[in-house]
Amino acid sequence: MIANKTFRRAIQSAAAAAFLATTMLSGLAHAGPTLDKINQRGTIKVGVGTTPGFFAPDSDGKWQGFFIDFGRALSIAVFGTPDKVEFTSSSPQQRLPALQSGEFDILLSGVTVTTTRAFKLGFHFGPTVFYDGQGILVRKDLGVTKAADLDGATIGAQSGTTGELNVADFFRKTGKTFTPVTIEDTGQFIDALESGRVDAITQDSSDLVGKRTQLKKPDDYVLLPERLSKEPLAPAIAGGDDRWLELVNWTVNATIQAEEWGITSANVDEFLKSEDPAIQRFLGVDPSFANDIGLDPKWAYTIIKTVGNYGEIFDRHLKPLGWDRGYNSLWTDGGLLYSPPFR
Ligand SMILES: N[C@@H](CCC(=O)N[C@@H](CS)C(=O)NCC(=O)O)C(=O)O
Repeated sequence: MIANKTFRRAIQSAAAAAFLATTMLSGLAHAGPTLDKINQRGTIKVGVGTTPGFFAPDSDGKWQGFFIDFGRALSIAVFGTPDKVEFTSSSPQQRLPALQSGEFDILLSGVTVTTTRAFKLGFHFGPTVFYDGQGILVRKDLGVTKAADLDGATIGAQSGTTGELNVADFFRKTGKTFTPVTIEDTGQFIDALESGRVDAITQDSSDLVGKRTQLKKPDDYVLLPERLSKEPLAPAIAGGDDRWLELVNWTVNATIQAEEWGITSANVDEFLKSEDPAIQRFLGVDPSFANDIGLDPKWAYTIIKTVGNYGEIFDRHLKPLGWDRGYNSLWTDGGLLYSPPFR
């Protein structure tokens, strides 16, 4: 009887251990539908915009920019190399449905995190990579110095953007009137300002600063001082693939954490000698940490060595456009960037 009971307990605990091992393994190794597709295809499909500094093809047709570098970092996290990623520009109106239908694996296109996009469209967001706010770009000769001066103006917004909604809120809240002109195509949006079809255009200020450089006479236009909204721009993915979401989360976190530790593309090899156990885990000197989570121990090392830390990415692409770090500084410098611990 006793022997029987012991035997039964042994069987039960063996079964429990096997169950635990399988669920842990599947939690660790099982990719969801997006990651499965990415692995089968051998590339990550990324939807982007067309704003200099953030995403734009260079003279060789190679995509460059702040958001582009996060795409390359993701390619390293998934494939160990920065080039297994395909960037395609898509209008703000088209790209959200395209993400939903699986045409893109991720949007790195200045998508604002909003409640509706989370609940109604079912998107998941990675960490905010750029804290932005909506701006208004006007022709200087209008003599306007603040948004409230635009009472009665004709204002262009891009369809499908938060900007389209926020500008309506702003005028309603301030009791002023305006005539909205909604335009899908980015080229026509810019043309509308240059041709005088609209008095002003409104978009994320990151977009306006970048697009202003493409105007024939940039000095004829001014970005008004107000920010109409909070626009936290984050990687957006479709729901239903937790592992893909975590790869996105921790890839962004890796660039922020590296900056906090002072690890750069130039000095990362010196950090391989660090005695700090957290840095040893992060750089794969202690491979057990990455092995435990099913990642290549060199994933974060390769991201930093190849793409650089967050500050390097920012300085490479956005400093030349005159951007200060502002909110996009590390929390240790009074900004909002804060990576959870790598452990
Ligand atoms: N953040 C806003 C606007 C997104 C957006 O329109 N982003 C800009 C880039 S930051 C863009 O795609 N512009 C059109 C283009 O680049 O072609 C949203 O999520 O609705």
